[in-house]
Amino acid sequence: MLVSYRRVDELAVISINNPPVNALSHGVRKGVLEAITTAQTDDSKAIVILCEGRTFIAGADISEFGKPIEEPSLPQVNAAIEDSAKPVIAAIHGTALGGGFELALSCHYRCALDSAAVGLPEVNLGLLPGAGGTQRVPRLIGVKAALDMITSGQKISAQKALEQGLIDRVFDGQVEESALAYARELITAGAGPRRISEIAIPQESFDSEAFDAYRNLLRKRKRGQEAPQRIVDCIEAAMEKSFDEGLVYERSRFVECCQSEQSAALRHIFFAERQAPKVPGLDKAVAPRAIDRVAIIGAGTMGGGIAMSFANAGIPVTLLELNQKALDAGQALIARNYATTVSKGKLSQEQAVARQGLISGTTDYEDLADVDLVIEAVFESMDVKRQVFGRLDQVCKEGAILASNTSYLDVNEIAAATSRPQDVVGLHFFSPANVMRLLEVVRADKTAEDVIATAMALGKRIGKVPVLAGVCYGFIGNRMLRQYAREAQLCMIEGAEPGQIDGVLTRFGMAMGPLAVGDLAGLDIGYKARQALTDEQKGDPRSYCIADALVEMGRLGQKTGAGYYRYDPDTRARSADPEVLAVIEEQAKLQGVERRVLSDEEILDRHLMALINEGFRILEEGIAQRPGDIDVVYVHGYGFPSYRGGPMFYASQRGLSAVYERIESLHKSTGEAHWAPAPLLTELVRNNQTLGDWMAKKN
Ligand code: T1G
Repeated sequence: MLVSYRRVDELAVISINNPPVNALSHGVRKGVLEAITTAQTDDSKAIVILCEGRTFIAGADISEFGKPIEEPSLPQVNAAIEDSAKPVIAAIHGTALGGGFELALSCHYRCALDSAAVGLPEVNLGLLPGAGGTQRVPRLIGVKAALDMITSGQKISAQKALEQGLIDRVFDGQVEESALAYARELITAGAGPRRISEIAIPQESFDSEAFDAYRNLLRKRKRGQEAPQRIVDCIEAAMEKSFDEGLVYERSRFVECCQSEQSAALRHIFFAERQAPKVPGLDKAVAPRAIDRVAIIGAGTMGGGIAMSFANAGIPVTLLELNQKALDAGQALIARNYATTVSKGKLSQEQAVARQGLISGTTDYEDLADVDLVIEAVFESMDVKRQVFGRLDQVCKEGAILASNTSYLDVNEIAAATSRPQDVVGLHFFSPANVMRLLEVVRADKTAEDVIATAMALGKRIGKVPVLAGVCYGFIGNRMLRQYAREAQLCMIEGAEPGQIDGVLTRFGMAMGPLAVGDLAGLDIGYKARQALTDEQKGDPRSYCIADALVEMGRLGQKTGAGYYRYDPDTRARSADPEVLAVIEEQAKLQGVERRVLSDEEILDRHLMALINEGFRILEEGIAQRPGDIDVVYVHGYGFPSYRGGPMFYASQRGLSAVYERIESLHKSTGEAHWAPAPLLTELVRNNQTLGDWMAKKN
């Protein structure tokens, strides 16, 4: 039963039971309304609303979005609760989020377990609180605090919420027992209904200028996103209008958000992140292996970041380096990273010390004899990796998982260096590994099922979004990046300058443009990798001649103060450099390229179509399990704007036939083989099918 009603002495208890997170489905809304109505007519003296299972209501049922809203709507339920003639008490445990917290705010009192948290995270779905949150919160905690809470979407601990006045009582122990005791206390004290809607918003100097200043702040912090701006509008309306008028205004803006492409994209990512760790065909009976102790080989930037990811999740780590000097340097880097996090107030000193205490160092492989998982993060050389895996094969216990953090090498070849290929897997982290949430789990030919199950579970345990990838050059993300990066180089030599290319893509929503990314990573990385390749393997010289010329001039990027851009030594602010334009023009001449003006639209299309076309190839080859996995990779690993849903979602929104036409036109105009439309894309367009149709047929 979704909602039950029972009496406990003088109390009415409404209990919601809609696993997994008590989302406010239509059935729940209907049940709560019926229960509140019942309670008005019996001789109960107060009403307690609580939830079964792991959490109080975690919000509206996101899976219902995009469908017609069935009455009663949440605002109707909340109005009935707030209008109740008897005091209504919300008993919160777990996370009361979104519509769940809005329902709690329409109650007259709120109590919570000290382990609970509350929040209005709608902004992360391209939405805004559509059931009174933008009107009630400022009446409780003031305008500025409301703006911060709702535009950030962050959870607030029960203790902090108590201090702010969002909830009235915090207790530990059993939530129902404590809540009923609190309700009886209120009855004894003669406390009646207390309606937030009747509170006048504290008059404070938050005038229209302050609101506009806040909007400008959000234009930077939430660049390109519509919902944060609408939230400001709603909170400004709360100050200017009556409560009822404010509710009407909020609802109208909420409906706009629900219908927006940005919200559809963000809801797609929400579910895609949760779908990605699931591996169809992996027998549910396959239990992950226990991972209690981990070792990392290599204490460089990647190794140190990976070690922090595990320590942050409370898992002890042994960091191995070739010699004490390198080990000390690695541990010093980790210490600096933690110190930075503490200085930003994101971690207490005690927490930093505790986490660092979980990371021990060694230069002796014998110390790895009893670890459950080893992750190799050494230099991207197959020879070096095969040596390391040969050594691990000698020292590690039976059943230990041996993983490589390689970003594009063949994991099958690495596995072949051991006597236990079934225990070898790729775990590709993204730099900085302690921050970036993406984890590509690379399944080699012989990787055992329980190793994959372990990798997926472990990825979630350390707060990553694990995505399964097959073995190919660059797996999912880096394979698509090569096509994208090629277009940046070709657009540059054909006529665009770095600033135009990066400007187009950052205005689209990319976190950084491709050339600025090159300068950040260092142009010498690609240069060195190319030195090991034949001319044929290097591909079209037009796609690297400028980068090579810059490296040979000593322009390696940010680390030398100059690359595609010049960098201010103090602020690291980048600026266009006429010297680079001279290099570009010289290389164009050497390559026989007649430079021309490229439109912003052409530049954007070429970059996006390059990603999408390769994405279709990755799907048809089975390197990725589903389109949403590719979207999760590109949003969480490469700065693709989440409010556009990722490359494959963007392609679906634009329409596959339009995408096909655009790619085919590039194919015709360039004659380049890489612009041949991917067979899967061609087939879907020919059969007038969507990627959803393809997935439905596949499953
Ligand atoms: N609706 C539907 N399904 C949901 C859901 C929701 N709100 N939240 C979670 N799930 C599913 C999820 O897909 C997964 O399913 C399972 O529950 C466990 O989730 C009117 C309009 C609550 C902190 O944004 O933040 O209210 O994969 O893996 O890591 O103003 O889920 O098992 O099949 O994430 O322990 C606002 C979203 C909605 C909260 C738990 N609320 N959820 O985290 O488990 S909009 C939110 C979360 C709204 C009102 C507006 C987290 C969690 P499956 P999980 P978790």
